Amino acid sequence: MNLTEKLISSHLISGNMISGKEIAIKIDQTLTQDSTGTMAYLQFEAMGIPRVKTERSVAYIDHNTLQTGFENADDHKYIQTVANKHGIYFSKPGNGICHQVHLERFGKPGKTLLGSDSHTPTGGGIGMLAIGAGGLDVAVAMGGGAYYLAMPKVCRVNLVGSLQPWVTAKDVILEVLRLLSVKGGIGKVMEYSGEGVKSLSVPQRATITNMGAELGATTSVFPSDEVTKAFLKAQGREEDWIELSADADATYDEEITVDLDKIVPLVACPHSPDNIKRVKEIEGLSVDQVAIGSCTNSSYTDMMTVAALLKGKTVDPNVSLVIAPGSKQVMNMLAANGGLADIISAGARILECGCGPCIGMGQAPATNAVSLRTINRNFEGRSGTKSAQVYIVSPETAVASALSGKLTDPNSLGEAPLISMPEHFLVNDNLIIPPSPEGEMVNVVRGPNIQPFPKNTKVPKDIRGGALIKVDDNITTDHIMPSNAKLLPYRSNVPFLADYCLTPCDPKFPARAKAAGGGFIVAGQNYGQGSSREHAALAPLQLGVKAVLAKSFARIHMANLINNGILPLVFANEWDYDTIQLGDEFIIKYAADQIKSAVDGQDVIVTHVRKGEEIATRLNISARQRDILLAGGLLNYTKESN
Ligand code: MIC
Ligand code: SF4
Repeated sequence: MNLTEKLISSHLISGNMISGKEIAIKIDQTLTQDSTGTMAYLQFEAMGIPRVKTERSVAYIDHNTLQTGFENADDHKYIQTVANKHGIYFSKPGNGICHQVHLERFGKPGKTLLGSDSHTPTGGGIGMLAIGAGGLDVAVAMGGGAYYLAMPKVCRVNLVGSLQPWVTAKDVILEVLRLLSVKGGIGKVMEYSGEGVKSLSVPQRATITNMGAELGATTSVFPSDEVTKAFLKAQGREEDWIELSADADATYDEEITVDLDKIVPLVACPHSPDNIKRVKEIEGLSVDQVAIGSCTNSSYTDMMTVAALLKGKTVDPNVSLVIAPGSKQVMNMLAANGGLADIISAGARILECGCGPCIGMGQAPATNAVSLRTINRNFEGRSGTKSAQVYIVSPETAVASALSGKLTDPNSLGEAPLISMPEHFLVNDNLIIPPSPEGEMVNVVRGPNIQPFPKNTKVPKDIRGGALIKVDDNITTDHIMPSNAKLLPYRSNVPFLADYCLTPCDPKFPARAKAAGGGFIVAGQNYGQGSSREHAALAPLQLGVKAVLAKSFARIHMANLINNGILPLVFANEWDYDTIQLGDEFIIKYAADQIKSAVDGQDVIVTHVRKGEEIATRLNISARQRDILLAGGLLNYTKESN
């Protein structure tokens, strides 16, 4: 077996490991963060289960820590109290980004982790099967329910050679994105192996698995070896280590080879993580802002490299350099060993340990500004400034450019610093609060920002509605439900958020949807790529959206639509997309019967009223998903089945 098959088979609850077929796996650990967590816990509460049934569940506060108004602090209070009541560890604001902290303090090779954040695959860096999902799926897993997914194909990424100086893990994953694109990982697990693996540290591996999300992959995974053992030992957790790798005669569905020796510093240009160029190709581009951090590049070794490169130098007068270390552990160690002083002396601005600029929480660039970031997503407008040009680079390229004021290949800095992994990380978990052993005594505190979330109803006889919007390929969840400093405080207030749904594509969409009493969304390929935010399904539900007609869907978003009872219909013939105009009326006659027979491969017929024609569509769903859709969503389905 390959490593992915080993991890899945040791957790398999139902189904056969045949790619594309639905399987159910047991979940050992869960994580949530504040911007998806409120909804996940409201849903968990609605299930009426007193205490989580996982081995470890952790609630992190990392996305919105600005507290510009009471809303945000209310969310934190709600999550802290609900976690305390139901047996969930609580990582306080300031303790760091969920993926970084989870890797440091909780992740275990061989375990499954389900997280309400698309970058949960970071845990694949230490040999976990770590998957991102919508909040409701995570709530079900916390309650001891299985996680259902289509058995992925396994793509072996054979790493040969070793990295040249100044070339980093970030460049490796940018190279994979160049080769495969943002759709290249859909339906697959990217399994890294080959002689190149041993030369990569755990933080480097985690950078690579983290950005597997940008390939659309179900997850990515590295073996657990001596390097993993040394990392866990340095975290004081050697007992959590087990050895894991693929069998020597393992087979794979696909294979690519990446020659580490040949990779050079790369950059993802606006506005997609797969828009890759060599740094050298566009070197000299004038830079306004540099942001270093985010869950993909905020480890201790990343930050120490940054400190070493900044030592004794000064940031260019026209550049604002902002740095957010990934966790309190990282920040604490930098403070203790002088690295932080080198960073501050050079003129960098230090931010709290959290997501910060990555999700548009502050540090929005100036109009038309060029911003270099070590983040994983450079979707248009995500930085908080629509006209900003965001480029994704490694920390090394980021520092070289912050010093020169221009995009700069780090090779120009001379000899690369050698930063070794510490033998002991500074372990101090005083910002992690264990849950109360007597949960029944704990009161959950709910501020006025915690509003009820919309719930769907059973499928009606006929589904009718107009085309409320028609969008292109690769629409991200940042388009569907934008996140920025203004909107993030309202993640527990779906009625408020709905007024911003799809507004980056068409500002009139929410008003049109409300006036029409709901309808259909028409979309191209890979609809809903990016974040796991369930709000990208809840806000359309609030506006009465009944179905999305698309050429194809991204995995997590499609699951979120189904969980909320919205039909994800795929055009059987892509040219039908071209025949649709805004406002066209559709009818799905005998909807429930059609949904039932879709599981057996029958087309769902959508009548295109203006053209008097029938559009054939497919519902690529399992029998369980059929029942969820018929019930009007997972919560109704769960209630019906109990
Ligand atoms: C992201 O990077 O887009 C986020 C913000 O972390 C999201 C979660 C969210 O929308 O709250 C993700 O990746 O799932
Ligand atoms: Fe936070 Fe950015 Fe990572 Fe999402 S991608 S978890 S916003 S740091």
